[in-house]
Amino acid sequence: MILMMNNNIKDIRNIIFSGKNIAISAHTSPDGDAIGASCALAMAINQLGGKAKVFIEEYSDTFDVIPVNGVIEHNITDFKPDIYVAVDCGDIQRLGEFAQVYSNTPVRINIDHHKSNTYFGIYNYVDDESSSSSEIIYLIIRDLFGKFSNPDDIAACIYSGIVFDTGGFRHTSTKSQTLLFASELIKYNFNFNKIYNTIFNTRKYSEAKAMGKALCNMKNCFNSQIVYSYLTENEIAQCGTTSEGLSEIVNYLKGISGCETAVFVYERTKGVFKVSMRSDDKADVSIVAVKFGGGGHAKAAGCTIESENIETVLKSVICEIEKSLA
Ligand SMILES: [Mn+2]
Repeated sequence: MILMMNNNIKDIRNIIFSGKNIAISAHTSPDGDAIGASCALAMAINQLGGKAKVFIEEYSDTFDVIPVNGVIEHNITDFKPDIYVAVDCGDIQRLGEFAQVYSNTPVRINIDHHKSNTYFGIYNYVDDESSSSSEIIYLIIRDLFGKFSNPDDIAACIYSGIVFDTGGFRHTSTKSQTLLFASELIKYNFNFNKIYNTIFNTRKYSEAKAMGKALCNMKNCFNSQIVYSYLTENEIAQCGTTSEGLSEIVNYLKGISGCETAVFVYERTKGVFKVSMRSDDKADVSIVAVKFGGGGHAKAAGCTIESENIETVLKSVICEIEKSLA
């Protein structure tokens, strides 16, 4: 039986800092929180005489702004950890290729803030009220900052993770403690302005081109409550971007005032269309997505539809959205 119970945070700290070889991994497709939390912990251990390495997948160059100080490696075959810390992973599968070594390590720790966490470690600390795993890592190493030889990079990593997961302190996960910690962290010497702007205010030229094209194609209907747009395979190729470079378009459409539901459709390959939807409280777009074999959440959902042309796809999706808005 798995006890869904947290260990004492001080006990977890004592175990981690007593290890010889400590491996740290975060979830596959690492994001700002995964990178910041795991690297901050590794640097903290290394600066107090331990030996820690972070094993994570390659990540988007947006996150190169996070000063990870060479603690990251991608291949674990030559490292035999006696302690393995999973960070920001809801379950063991989220460790991807590192799950096997994690399972074979005698002391397994799980630090996370996902509600769905399965308490897969021998020692667990999960707080779904926490803004980020980085905030939890700060809680663990906060008292040690006076002992670090280079606290600036550690502070920068934690700050990056908190900023990323809170959407720049905009999400409701931002608590009083989150801002208190952020205010402590910016006392250290790092460029928090650059971190913020690189993570939230930077895009590739090709992505901006695609956004521009999508805004040219934009239309609204249903008393302006539905805002939609699309890009064909040809248009995407002309902009020189990939599907990842299109991910912000639907959010931008949703931000248009009066928009209840936003839809963005793009042609992945000839006759195959990816539909993304965003909604406020009025329409549950997960219900619409499920009708077309997709899924998601009430406010963010998607599906893939095969069809002759993009007009037919838009027409059938919008028809379903109108039913839920009516
Ligand atoms: Mn996170």
